[in-house]
Amino acid sequence: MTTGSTALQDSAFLKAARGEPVPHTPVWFMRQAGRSLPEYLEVREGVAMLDSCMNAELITEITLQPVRRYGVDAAIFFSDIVLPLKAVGVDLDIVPGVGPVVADPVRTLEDVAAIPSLTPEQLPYVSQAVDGLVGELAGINGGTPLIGFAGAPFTVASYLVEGGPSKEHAKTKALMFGAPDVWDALMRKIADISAVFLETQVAAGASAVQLFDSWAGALTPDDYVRFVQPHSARVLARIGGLGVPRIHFGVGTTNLLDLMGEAGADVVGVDWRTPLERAIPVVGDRSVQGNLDPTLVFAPTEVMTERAAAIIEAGRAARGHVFNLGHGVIPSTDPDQLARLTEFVQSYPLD
Ligand code: 1CP
Repeated sequence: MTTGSTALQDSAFLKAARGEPVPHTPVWFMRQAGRSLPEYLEVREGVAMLDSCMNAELITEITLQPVRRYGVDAAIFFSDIVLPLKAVGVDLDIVPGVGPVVADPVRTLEDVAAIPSLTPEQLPYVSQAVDGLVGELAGINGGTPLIGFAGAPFTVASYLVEGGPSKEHAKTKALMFGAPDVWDALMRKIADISAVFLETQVAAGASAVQLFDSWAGALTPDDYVRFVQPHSARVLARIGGLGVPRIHFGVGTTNLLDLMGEAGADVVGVDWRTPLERAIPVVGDRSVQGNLDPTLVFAPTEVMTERAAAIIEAGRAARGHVFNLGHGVIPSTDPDQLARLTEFVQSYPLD
């Protein structure tokens, strides 16, 4: 089963994700909405981050902003990986300049049991925004696909266990190594919540999904396989039946790319540290997404485009290639430079 109109299914983004020939290398940027855009700062003025994620009108406007400005090949739904936790009643906030902060960090089986399951009915603003966005995006550049997303269980668990952003994920890994029963229960609970969040977006018309396991690079391959991969695989398997491509991305995952693919991805997101030449043979019969160093947009335009050209050339050896940065857009990025990058990638000749 596939969803969406023929024009949408024929878009460069969905073709590359499926491994079909493309007229140009499709491009979008992780965190293309958000603080790098003056129009984003304007509509967010006086509105808390999570409030904006629970308001269909704001979600719609913010999701469309980078599409209007750059003409990127895909939109990404404006939300956050912790929004579904908020929706089920976990006491958390996204603190400006910090990130997600959880009031009562999860440490015990009782803590896990206290987290309710998620139902699509708890996300009315998500379904409503996706539905409206799909209608609007159909008329932009001949049909622009919408990417839905969720946080993968490990990355979401890190916020729940640490209580906030963390570099080492020490408490999270201590729980994983020291209390495998609590860990397993927590990962199952989050996997279910992330799957429902994704299913809700796809049911309302999202054409692809990205599972963000941003912090999976903190794990060895063995620990990833034992403690994390089965849970991410369960999320991806549930989406597999819906007929939309699944992108799986993490940072610092050079040693995990094969395993993240095997978890059930159609497209493996590659961060900027791993050359595509090394990533492509490892991911097998899957497409790749990436992977310009996000700081290269601060370099002179010719330096940035020279590096982008090398990535496009390397991507030709893959089953399919979606151009992106190797992680999110840095807030101080000059939007004009991203506009030049978009134009460069879309007009780069592939013949
Ligand atoms: O007030 C603000 O503007 C806060 C900044 C912000 C924004 C714009 C946060 C707080 N989240 C978001 C939106 C967001 N989050 C999107 C929007 C769509 C787009 O890509 O354009 C997406 C996809 C996310 C996903 C997300 N949130 C991830 C995974 C992606 C990644 O960057 O690795 C993670 C790890 C988060 C947690 C989070 N939310 C916000 C911050 C500052 C953080 C990171 C904190 C940390 O360092 O741990």
